[in-house]
Amino acid sequence: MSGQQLRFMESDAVLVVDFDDVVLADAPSTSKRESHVFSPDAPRGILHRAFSVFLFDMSTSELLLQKRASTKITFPNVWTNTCCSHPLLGMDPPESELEMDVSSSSTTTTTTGGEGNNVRGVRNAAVRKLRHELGIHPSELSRECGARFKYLTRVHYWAADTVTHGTDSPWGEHEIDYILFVGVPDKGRVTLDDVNDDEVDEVRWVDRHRMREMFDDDGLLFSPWFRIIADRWLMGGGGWWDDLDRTMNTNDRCDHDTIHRF
Ligand code: DMA
Ligand code: MN
Repeated sequence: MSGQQLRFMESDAVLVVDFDDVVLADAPSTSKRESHVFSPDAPRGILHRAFSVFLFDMSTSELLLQKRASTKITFPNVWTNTCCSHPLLGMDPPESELEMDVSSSSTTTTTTGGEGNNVRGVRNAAVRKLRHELGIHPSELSRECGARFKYLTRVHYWAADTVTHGTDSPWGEHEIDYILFVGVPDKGRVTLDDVNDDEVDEVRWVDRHRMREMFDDDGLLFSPWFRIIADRWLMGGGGWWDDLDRTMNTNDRCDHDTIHRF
């Protein structure tokens, strides 16, 4: 693990939420370390808010994967979706990653081409981390450059990091994870020549066929949250990747009413 990753364990103020994803009024945040340690007192750590970005090349329907760096403290060396992290308190402005503008009904927001629910805080955090981890400049994710964001739904899951730390792992995840699809017109529009090697070991654009081959390869490891989302919505039913244009251009798949629990 690296010094920078250890510092983030203390400095990142993740948002503590209840089972309904409401930020706790009396204790809205805690350190990344405290929330991610699985101990006898807190066997599933502390439930917090997270996001998972899936970045697609809309011309080829390819998805950008990353292999987490060996220096990551939680879940190193595993393949996963484009970028994952947490909205934080104390950014600039301090509550910018808390902002929400969501409608409680997914059906009334079904308009072709609409943006759907705008989870601004999560989106701000996603733009921050896509730059930090992958070196993608925010301008490359702007509407002017043809990029689109689509918040789909929330997943509540917990997982001990047994992949790399064994069954006595002190680390794990317990999150309500916002799934965010991002589409760019073609992959040439995102620059990946400044990937942060303290975060990411490797990046790879894959189509669904290549993704299936990777899942079938016993030699590769995957993050638990990526497996959950892939099994439920990407590779299995749901058609989110199969019919990417519909996923990105309608609100048919957007659902802020349900927190899917695994
Ligand atoms: C945490 O990701 C979020 C999810 C959905 C697992 P992470 O460990 O990559 O966070 P960070 O990049 O902030 O260390
Ligand atoms: Mn987490």
